[in-house]
This record gives sequence, structure tokens and C-alpha cells, in this order.
Amino acid sequence: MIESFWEQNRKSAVAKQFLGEIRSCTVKGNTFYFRDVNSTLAVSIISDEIVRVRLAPQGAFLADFSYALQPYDFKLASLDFQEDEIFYRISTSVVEVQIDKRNFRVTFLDKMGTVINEDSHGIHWEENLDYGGFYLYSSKKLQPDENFYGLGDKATDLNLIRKRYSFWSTDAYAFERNTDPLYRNIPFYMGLHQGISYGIFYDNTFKSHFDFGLENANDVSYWVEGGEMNYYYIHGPHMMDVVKRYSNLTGTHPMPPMWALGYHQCRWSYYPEDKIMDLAKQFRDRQIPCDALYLDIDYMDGYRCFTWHPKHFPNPKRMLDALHEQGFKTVVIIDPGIKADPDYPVWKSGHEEGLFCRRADDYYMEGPVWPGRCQFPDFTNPRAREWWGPLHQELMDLGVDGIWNDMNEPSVFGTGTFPNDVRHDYDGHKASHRKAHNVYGMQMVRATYEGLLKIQKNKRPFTITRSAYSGVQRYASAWTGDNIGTWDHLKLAGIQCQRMSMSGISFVGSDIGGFTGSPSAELFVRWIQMGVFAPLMRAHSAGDTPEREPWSFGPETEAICKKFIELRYRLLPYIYSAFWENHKFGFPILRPVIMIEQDIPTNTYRQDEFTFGDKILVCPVLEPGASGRIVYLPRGGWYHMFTNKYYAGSQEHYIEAPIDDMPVFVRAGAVVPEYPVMQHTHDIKLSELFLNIYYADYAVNSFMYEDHGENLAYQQDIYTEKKFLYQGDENGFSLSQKATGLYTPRYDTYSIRLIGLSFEKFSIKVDGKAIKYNRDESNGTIRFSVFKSFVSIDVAEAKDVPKKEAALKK
Ligand code: MIG
Repeated sequence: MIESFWEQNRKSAVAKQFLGEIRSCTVKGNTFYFRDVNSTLAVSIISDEIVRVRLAPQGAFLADFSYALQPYDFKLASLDFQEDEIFYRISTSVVEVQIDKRNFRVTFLDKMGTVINEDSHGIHWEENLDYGGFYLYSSKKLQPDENFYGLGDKATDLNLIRKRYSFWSTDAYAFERNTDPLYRNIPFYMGLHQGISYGIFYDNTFKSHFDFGLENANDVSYWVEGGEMNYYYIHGPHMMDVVKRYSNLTGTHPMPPMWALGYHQCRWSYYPEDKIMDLAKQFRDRQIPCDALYLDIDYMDGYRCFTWHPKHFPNPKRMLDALHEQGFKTVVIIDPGIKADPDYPVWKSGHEEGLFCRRADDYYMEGPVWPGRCQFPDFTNPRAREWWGPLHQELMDLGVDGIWNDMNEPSVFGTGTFPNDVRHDYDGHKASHRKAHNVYGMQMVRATYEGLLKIQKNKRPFTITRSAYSGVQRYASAWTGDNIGTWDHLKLAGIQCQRMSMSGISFVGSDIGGFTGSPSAELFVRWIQMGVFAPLMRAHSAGDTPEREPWSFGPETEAICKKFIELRYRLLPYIYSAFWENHKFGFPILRPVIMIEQDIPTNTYRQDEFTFGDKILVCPVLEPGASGRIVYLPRGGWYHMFTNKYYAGSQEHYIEAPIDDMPVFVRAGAVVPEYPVMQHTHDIKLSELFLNIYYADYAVNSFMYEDHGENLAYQQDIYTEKKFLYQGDENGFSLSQKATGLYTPRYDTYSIRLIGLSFEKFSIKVDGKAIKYNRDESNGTIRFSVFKSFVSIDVAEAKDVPKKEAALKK
């Protein structure tokens, strides 16, 4: 039994306080203020679909400041306000908000009158005398058959029903299933009942807790150990809409440089220089594609950030140049702990400018991390962020390409993290560590990102962070931290990445093979296979474990890894387009089956299949010794990506998948662009682009995005979007292309592959003219080339007209 939170805090708590009757209501712009004797509840209509609810228990609101939100400018189509004896009713074009005059309880309904979300005991609070502040509570009703998703970083089942989780970023080395809390804090979840979904985002950085019907089967509880009750209700009804609107509030990933979508090889640590150069050579000799190599903490001099180890890396420029020549990018680690060393210029300047965190009594916050005694920049201070950015100048000038921010929970040896009395600037709003802890890592990687943006001029920064708060996607990619090389962790990694993706952080991956532990060859291969379909594909491992390069497990394993890493590169134009859809529209890159068919109750527990972008369904093999698995295919038709065999959707199938194979499916009707195999992304020498067209007898739209790949021209609208409108029936199909934009790719032709066409005879017309085609006898695909600016391709079955009829027609 879980001891009630209220029980645990009984001694230090005064009584819980509930809101009484509403005594007054005033309106200012789109915000409605409801008051009783002491408290004020503010309901703001942000857009037709987003409603913000805040409570000031003592009447006065804190300054309105958030690290999570990006500046937004939503449109509001309609706003209506009514009052009767019991309720105030505020409605937009899609939501009605009812506020109960007797007790302040808030209910959100759709325009059909369906209750989407409602308070049970509503918002309440209690004064915690030990802390000397208020704990805030929100209790909502768990609706019949309601299920829950989101929360970003939890190593548990995808569906959060009957679970309780907390947010307090933690260096969770070798975490296990259900270890909590972990590194990242994303206090956003989605509820789903009657096929209708909505989201709730509690924008408060204090330590917080969520209970989805565990303590009380009829309640969804949230409580937070300070600050203000401050949440956003986000209307659906579709989960895709909810995630998209959450992204409109908190931002999306900027476009990554193309190379960051390649394969990354990491280890703690590759050193000295010879070792890195040998690693690079191995990749090129063995012809295994790779774009990025990582330097972990041992490249530094005594773990001092922004220095190089004089023995191991005597001439970093020489090494980085040589790596560039071979097409490798180098990513180096930077931790927040700055060695307290008067001879170390970084510490000296941070000290002189007063940028390190201090305790309540004005002592510096000091604690041991890798370099020994460290002090820590207060990244919530804008001056510290401005100081931090330029510290990267020398690294970037030498030829470093990306920065990896680790240990930014912040992690301190022994105590785990800072004591609560550490003071932070919090962008001028002043906070103790209680309030700043959960955003510390996000503000660190923000400082890094903003620094690189200035240093690299017209180049897209690549950053990766371990800790995070909502909105971190504007500044970084992420990895799931120190996992273990076990089969259960392979499963968890799949779920964690899906959950992060549906919580606004799409650019994410797990340490392929597991950070600690020692995976078998079989497990490593299955992880590489799944990794092809992770937005970030990086193998990483701790130095006290067996090596995890694609060739570490012998030639058979190497050949399979090579084949799958090559697949990653072949899919790059498709993956890149999925990143654009995330950047521009807020669509998650990984989508669990429940997001695709949320109306089907049996999907609520599915968690080991997901789509990668809109067109590819990934069913990783997750069991040792398995030579196949059962897959569930959503509505429509699907083609096995490697055999091109067609499978009907809305049902389960058993699919063979020996170790060199994997069940991956492409949506019928899809158009999937493909590159030839290359060794790294600077090696793209495209004279033509493959377009794979998968036959269906219905309509499907596909999408492709292209731009310069590395610079910021896309922000000046220099890019091209292509829409492929596919319309099929039992006699054939027509495909039209609509391209808009200012970017001109270098290739001239598309090399088309038609998959799944079973007609004996047919004709193909491109822009009205019949053309010749070839049949690839090995797999039955039809091949032909077309000029890249084609408008339409029409394929029609040539039916043998019976002779009599033919005669009659004459
Ligand atoms: O205390 O830099 O999660 O990826 O290799 C361990 C060494 C510190 C933890 C990271 C891991 C990294 C390791 N770091």
C-alpha cells in the first residue's frame, strides 16, 4: 500500500484549504477572475482550444513568467460568457468551461455537451510549516474507462493508468523499470475516454507528483510542493491535435543539421587521438555509414570544461581536421560543474563576474563532481547564459561540431544534487533551488544552444541534453540516460522514446546496446534495428563494459548492423521530412498505435509498435531467441518494407523476423523518398532520387521536404515542400505532385519504384505521355524514371476488351 501523501505530511501540515463560494467575478480581456474571501481563480481563454487556469490562494498572483512557453499569438474565433444560478459558463467555438459558483470547481465540455475533464475536489492547498510555503493540489475525476499518456520520461508502461510519478530531475544511473523520478520533467499528460482526448499541462517547476487513479481509483491527482497552481487545458479531440497544440505553446525542435540524422558512435571514452582515428578508419574501411563520433569526459584536462588533455589530444585541430576530411563530425561533452581552481580561467572569470550559484547564507554552492570540487554557473541568470555561450568559441574554432550536455540535473556526487537553499536568479524573478532545480538542465542547454547559434553564424547547432523541462525541444535533442544492456531495457527504450515524442520531445534516442551491462550480439542487433527508427540513432556505452561498435560482436553481427545502418541512410529524405513536420506543425515523429487509432479500445495498452513519421510502422523484435512476432496493423493496407508483401490492416499477423530481418511496414498508397546508400551525409552525390510508390485502391497524401541541410536559410523560407497526392482504385491510380518553395535540389530525375501492382498489363503515362518501364523480376517492382518536375503519373490496367464488344464499338 502506498502511504497517502497527506499522511506523510500530516505533522508539518496545517489543514487542507478548499475554495468556498464564488463571491465575485470580473473580466479583463480574455481572463475571468473569480474570488472568494481570500483567493482568486483566473480562467484565461488562450485560444479556441486552450484554456489556462491559475489560482492565487492568498489573492495575489506571482509574476507571470515561464521557461516552458514560447511567445505565442493564438487566434480566438469566438468567446461567450453566460451565468445562471449555479454556473458561470465561458465558451469558445469548441470548448465550454463551467465554473461552479458553490465551490469553484471547473468542468470542460465539448460543444456536444460531453464532459471531457472535470474537477472532483478541485483545486486546494495546504500550508507546509517546515517549508514555510504552500503545497498546491488539483483533483480531477477519472472518467469511466479513461486512460493516460505523456509525462515525457517515465520508464514504465506507455499507458499511465493506476500509476504515480514525480518530477525532480535525478541522475538515475542504471535506472530500472519503474525507477522514478528520472532525468527529465515534462508535467504534461493526455487523457483519453470515449475516444476523445485532451491534454493538461501543469506549468510549475517545483517538485510535482501525478497519480492516475492509484491512490484513489476515481481521482487523477496532481500536487506540487510550491509555487502556483497554473495549468493549461488543451482540447483535442484527437491526440495529434493535443500534441500539436501543446507544441504551439512550448515550441518545437529547430531543424537539425542533416548529419545529426545519421548514425552516431559514442563511448565513455574514446581516447587518445589514435583510438579515435582508428575508430574513424574502421568505419570507412568496413564501409559502415557513420556521421558523428563523440568525445566523453576524458578528452578534457582534469575534467575542466573547454580544455583538452595535453597527452591524449596534443593537437585537437589536426585530429578534428582529419576527421572532417573523412566525413566525420565530432561532438564533445560539457558538464555544468566548473572546477574550483584559481588557475583555471573559466572558473576565474565566472567567479569574478559573480555567476556561480550561492547558498542562502551566501557561501558558494560547492560539491564534488568529475573534476573534484566544483562550482556551478547559475544558468537561470541571463548574464551567466551570455557568459557561457562564448566559452565554446575555441572548441568550435578548432572544428568541434556539436555539444553534449550531461550531469545537468544538476548531479553532484554524494548528495545527488544541490541543497534546496541554493539561490537562483530565475531571470530576475529570484528562486531557491526548490523552484529552479527542474529547469536547471534546460537553461544550461539553452545557454549552449544560444551560444552556438551566435558562434557558428549561419549553421544549425547540434546539442544533446540529459536533463530537461517542457520546452527544452527549442534548444536540444535528448537521450534517455544511463540504461542497461538487457532485453527489458530494449522494451523500455521503445516506450520511453514514444512517450518523449508524444510529450513534445521528438528528437530523442536511447543508448543503443545499453549504457551499462553487456548485451549479447542478438540484443545489440535488435537494438540497432530499433535504433534505425529512433529520431536520434546513437550507440553509447560505459568504459567498463564490452565495446559496442557495429563490428564488436563478430562478422555476422557486423553484416546485419551494416545493412540496417545503411537502411537509416536510405531513409534520410523521409526522416528529414518527418523532422520538418515536427518543426513546422508540431507533429510527433514517433506515434504509438493509440495515436493512430484512438477510437479502438484494444489499442490503449499497445506499446511495442509505433509509426516513424506518418508512413512507416515499426514493430521491433523485443524477445530473445525470437524468429518472428505478432504485429497489429492499423486500418488500411500495409506492405512489408523488405519483402514488399501486402498485409491487410485492422488485424494481427504473425511475421517472420529472423535475426537479420525486422517487421517494418509501409502504408499502402504512400510515396516514400529514398537516397542511395552513402558513407556519411556529406557524401550525398545525388543524380536521381528514388521515389517508392506503394499501390492502394484509395487516396493517400504524402509529403517531402528538402533544403540546404545545414544552414539557416530555411528560416528565410528557402526550402521546398512537395505534396504527393495519390488517388487509387481497382483499375490503377494517379499520382500528382505539387511542389512549392525556393530550394532547388541538385538531382534532375526521380527513379520510381512501383510496389504492389498486380495487373498483368497496364500503361503508365507521365503528364499524359505513355512511357516505358521495366519489371524487376527479383521482387516484382516496376521501375521507370521521370523528370523531377512531373505533374502527374497515371497508371491504368489495360483490360482485354472482348472481341465482340470491340467490334460493336466500331
Ligand atoms: O557520471 O560522462 O549519462 O552518457 O558517458 C557519469 C560519463 C557521467 C553519465 C552519462 C553518460 C556519460 C557519463 N556520464
